[in-house]
Amino acid sequence: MRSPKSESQNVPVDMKRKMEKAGILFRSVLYSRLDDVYNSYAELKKDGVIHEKVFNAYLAFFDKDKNAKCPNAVSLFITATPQPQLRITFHTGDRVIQGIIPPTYAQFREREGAEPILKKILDPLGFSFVRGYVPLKRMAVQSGLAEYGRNNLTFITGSGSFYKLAAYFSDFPSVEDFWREPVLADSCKNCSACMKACPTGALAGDRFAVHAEQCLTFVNELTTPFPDWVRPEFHHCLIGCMRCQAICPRNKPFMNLFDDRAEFTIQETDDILSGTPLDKLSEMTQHKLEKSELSGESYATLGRNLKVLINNRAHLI
Ligand code: B12
Ligand code: SF4
Ligand code: SF4
Repeated sequence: MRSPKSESQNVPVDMKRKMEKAGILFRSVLYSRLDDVYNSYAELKKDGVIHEKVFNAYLAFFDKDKNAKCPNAVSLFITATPQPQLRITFHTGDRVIQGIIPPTYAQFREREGAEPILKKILDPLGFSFVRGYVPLKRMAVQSGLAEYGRNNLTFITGSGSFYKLAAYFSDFPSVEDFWREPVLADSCKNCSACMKACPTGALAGDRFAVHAEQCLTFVNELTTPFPDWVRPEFHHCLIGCMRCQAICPRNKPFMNLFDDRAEFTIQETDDILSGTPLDKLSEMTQHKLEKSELSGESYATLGRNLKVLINNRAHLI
């Protein structure tokens, strides 16, 4: 039995309070706010700001047809869950490499994320929610949860840019629905450190939006060979890139927080470097990869990316 609308009105505030207690920032807006965001994307695509290759690889899959996932959706919840860098240790014959995986690659742990909280609140009221794939940064900024940085990432107080965003569609009828135009953080107004630190020129300064097709992350997340303009010394992570976050003064308090996930022996490292298929690795190696968030799609690029780090002599201890 669903609770009447009048009883639902305090629920978004209660959700926010419970999420914040768990360290998660939370906003609730009308589902129809998504139209505003998709319209801005359509314009950027028309103007060529969104590159076709990037659109086809990531943006073409955004949830646009609400009937497909949550036909009665009227609300959209946005969450920001803090996440540190992951650190994975690899032993080779003569050295030890500490490979970094930037924040947001880790999946949510079942018990830690926002979902158990939403379930506990919405189930007894007779409402449901489902995870949605939507443009998260713009939703987070316009709902007041975060602000854009010049590096094109979003920032929140207390975590810098080290957090994972997520969105949920729901039939729950009551939301706070704060909404504003996209804003640039005050801290960026007299700073351009991230632009200078970007190794590839993806933050070129000719426009606000990153040239995503030139971003190192775009290049090393794909299995296709590195283009010639990508110099090996650009790479410094097992996947992705930390340069425009590591240099940012707002991230300074979080730079030395690491989640050490696993340590691979010489034999295990050799197996990875030689491109052994995932299912042919020992059970222990597969388990360690899973713990390191590297057993999914990221395994396809791991051997190649790790080889570059070893050749670069990056993160040696
Ligand atoms: C596609 C994608 C990528 C692509 C393309 C990046 C891009 N900016 O388009 C690639 C592979 C390159 C990439 C790289 C990275 N990504 Co990424 N990516 C995504 C994804 C799936 C969609 C992003 C998107 O919508 N892009 C389209 C562009 C047009 O949107 P936008 O950047 O918000 O652009 C808006 C602004 O430019 C604004 N705007 C335009 N003009 C102006 C002017 C002013 C003054 C202002 C304020 C705003 C403004 O309007 C634009 C459109 O709305 C999201 C997850 C999701 N579901 O949203 C993660 C996501 C954005 N990525 C994330 C991360 C962490 C990264 C990396 C740091 C990865 C890494 N560590 O290696 C890099 C950072 C690159 C960078 N500097 O931006 C996080 C960001 C978390 C955060 N704190 O903000 C997200 C949200 C994933 C997550 N679940 O948390 N990513
Ligand atoms: S490095 Fe400076 S300009 Fe770039 S996001 Fe951080 S504060 Fe903003
Ligand atoms: S993630 Fe790296 S390559 Fe991409 S914009 Fe930031 S510094 Fe440049």
